[in-house]
Amino acid sequence: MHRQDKMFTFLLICTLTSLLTLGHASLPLVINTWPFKNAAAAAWSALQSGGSVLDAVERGCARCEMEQCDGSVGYGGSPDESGETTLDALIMNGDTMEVGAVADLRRIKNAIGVARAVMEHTEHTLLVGESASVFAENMGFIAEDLTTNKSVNIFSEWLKGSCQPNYRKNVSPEPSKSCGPYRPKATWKQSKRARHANIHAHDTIGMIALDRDGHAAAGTSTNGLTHKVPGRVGDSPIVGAGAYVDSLAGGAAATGDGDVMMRFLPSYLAVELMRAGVDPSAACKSAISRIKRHYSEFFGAIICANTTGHYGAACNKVPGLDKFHFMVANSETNAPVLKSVDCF
Ligand code: SD4
Repeated sequence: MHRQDKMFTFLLICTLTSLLTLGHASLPLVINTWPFKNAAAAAWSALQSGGSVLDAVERGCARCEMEQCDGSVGYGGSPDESGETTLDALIMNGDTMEVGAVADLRRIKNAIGVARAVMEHTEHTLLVGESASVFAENMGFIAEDLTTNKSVNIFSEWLKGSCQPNYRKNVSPEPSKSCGPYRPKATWKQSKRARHANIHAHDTIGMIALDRDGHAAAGTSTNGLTHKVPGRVGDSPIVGAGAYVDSLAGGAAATGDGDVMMRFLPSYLAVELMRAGVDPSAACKSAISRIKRHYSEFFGAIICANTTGHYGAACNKVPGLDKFHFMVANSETNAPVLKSVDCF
């Protein structure tokens, strides 16, 4: 084969490969983590009825909060060590780079709504804990108990089982056998406790929305991790970790073991790679690879979309996570479609 023919064949293969691995580019676009179809539908219909990308992200995530998607979004899921459900959420405007977020929010169901209120009615970025709840009440959100029969049952079973699993280490009494109160161990050696990834308790909604006019937004909502230490905040409300978006580059949103993932700002990394011209699938993969280098066993996935409407996803292959499912709606599908990617 002539050199030119070889080059042509090579470029053809590259293009075909990227067509196969990338989603078809089409705007507007809504993409979200996990098979949360109703959330994607709510976001898509917000866009179709003239809503902004922020409206789409807010309505999509709020739908999951109402439906308690997989028990890991909204009220009544992931009771902490004291049995309480607390919520983390974030929303980001990719045009202005404004962010609103809440963490460890108590007694308010609509965490993404409160996050948007932080963005639109304060100069701040992140409000936490009791004070975030007071802010929410002042902004007209209803305070109610987030406990359900299900969360009470999860909590009482956990107590019955000597508080196993839990997230303590280097404390006494021995955390793998007993409940607290815990004190630091006088002498401790670096112990690596296996992280008890319950894949069914790890399903945060992360969403990106882009419209035809170049506006982009992203958001997240979750109730975090079951049996977390009270006060624990995950990656979801942390900008650059749980989600990041810039209308000039693209957006990304992550899901999984937030304690580990937030150390690498994977959403920020993926967006910066897309800004440099890397395609969304490869950007997502790089963000996962960066974490893998240090935590080969971490549980997590990320979705990415660039400004042209190309999208991709990547996940770390661990027992229980071979494939990662996510939802896509764009002008080609005109409805939410379930997609998946093989983990690596
Ligand atoms: C967290 N990343 O709080 C969240 C939990 C989650 O799917 O599942 N994400 O760590």
